Order: sequence, then structure tokens, then C-alpha cells
Amino acid sequence: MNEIQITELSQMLYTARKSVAEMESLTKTFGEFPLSDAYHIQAHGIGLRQADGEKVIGYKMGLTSKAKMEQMGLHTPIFGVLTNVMEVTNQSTFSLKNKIHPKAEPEIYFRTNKVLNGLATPAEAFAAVSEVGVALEILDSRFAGFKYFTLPDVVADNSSSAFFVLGESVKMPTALNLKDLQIEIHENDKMVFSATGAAILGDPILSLCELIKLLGEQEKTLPAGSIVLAGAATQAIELKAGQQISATLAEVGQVRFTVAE
Ligand code: OOG
Ligand code: MG
Repeated sequence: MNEIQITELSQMLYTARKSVAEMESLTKTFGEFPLSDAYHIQAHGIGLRQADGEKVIGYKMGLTSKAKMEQMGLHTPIFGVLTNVMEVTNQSTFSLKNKIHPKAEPEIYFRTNKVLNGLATPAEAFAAVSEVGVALEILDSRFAGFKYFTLPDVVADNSSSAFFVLGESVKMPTALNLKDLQIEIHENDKMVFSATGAAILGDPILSLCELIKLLGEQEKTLPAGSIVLAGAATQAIELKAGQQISATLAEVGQVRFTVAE
């Protein structure tokens, strides 16, 4: 794809996001394109949002668990960008107004305190983590019916990211054995899906390593102070008005929000 096409496609997604309108998947309309172009479209779209005043505060990993890979029919880890306007306060009410077809999923988040590049080992990456917490990611694909069929489509659409809620966290995380921690998502305080940390690439820290590797391939590093969502450990659930959605991470805590019309 040339620069003009990259700009055109990112503008289409930017407009769909702003006007809360579904669109056909890009590959359906324009044919297949490589993943590298998809990351260019994603980056260009983030640039448009930065021009509106949004600040990049971290990244989300996606498709890092079997449950999510199977739910979406795609099998390669990907990333998206998080900005300040996407953050929803823990224990607040989330309105369905101006959303297309939102879903929530339980996640582990990391906050870093050192710059990380693709050469960091898992131990070095963990040493740069100042906080581990439980989060809910609220996804909202811009593609009709939340169906995009290909990896380049979803990556171009900032990996379906929309909002995220950061919950309780632990500030001395190296004592945690992330692989063994139970993580659950609840609807109206009834558990819907559960897994352990090992569901995320065998160990959630490997999701952080995968992110810095993918960023490294684009000659980027992960700044100190970033928030990183490691990717959902279980499937996502569709949001409906009246729901109480919460997630729990053993030894760490919980996060919740109420869904309103
Ligand atoms: C893609 C994003 C996947 C995760 O945690 O696996 C993701 C999607 O589900 O549309 O955020
Ligand atoms: Mg996610």
C-alpha cells in the first residue's frame, strides 16, 4: 500500500470511530494487505487522534490466550495503542451511548518504570514492572457485526480497543507467581469465565516481552511509565444495560463497572 492508501484507510476508521458507525471490513472492501500495512494504518490513526489532543499512555496486547484466539478465529498476538481518553474509572457507570457493539474481558495490566526494548529477557521485563493489577478491557470493533475475519483488519482498527478500566493492583509484583493466579470475569456477581495467568502465553510476563519484540520490529521502544494490558485470559462478554461487570485476580484484587443505557 502507498502512503495515500494508508492515509485514506486510517481516515475511514477514524471517522467510523468518531461517528460511532459500523463499516465493512477493510479486506472485504479493498482486498488483502500485509500486517505491516495494518500497523501503519493503526499508527496513522493514532496520529490523527494525537492531533485531537489524545495522549498515548500505553499499549494493549490482543490474542494472547487460546480462549480469545478461538473466539475471534485468529491465532497471532497483536498490539494496539491506549490513550488517556480511553480510561474509565474503576467502579463507575459505563454508558452504552455512542458505542457500537461493546464487549468486556478480564485482563492483567502492568505499569512499567524503565524503558524496555525488544532485547529484554522475561526477568528484565519483570524487573521493569512497578505494578501489576486487574483490569477490564472494553472492546468495540468498528467493523460491522464485530466481524473482521483477518488479522490486518483488526490491527488497522487499533486491535478493537475502545476503553479500559484499571482496578486494584500490587506495587511489589515480583512476589507474585503470575502463571498460577486465578482470573475471573463476573456478570451480576456470577462467574462467567475463568482461567489462570498461564492462559496468557503460558505466563503473562511473556505478553509484555512479545509487545516489546513487536515494537522493536518497528524500531520502537516501550517508554517508562507505560500501562500494558496483557490480553484477555478468557472470552469476552457482550455488554447490556443493567449489567454489573467485574473481574477478579487472586492475590491482587478486583475491578468493576455498571452498564447503563
Ligand atoms: C481483538 C482484540 C483482542 C485480547 O485481549 O485478546 C484482545 C478482538 O477481540 O477484537 O483485546
Ligand atoms: Mg483485550
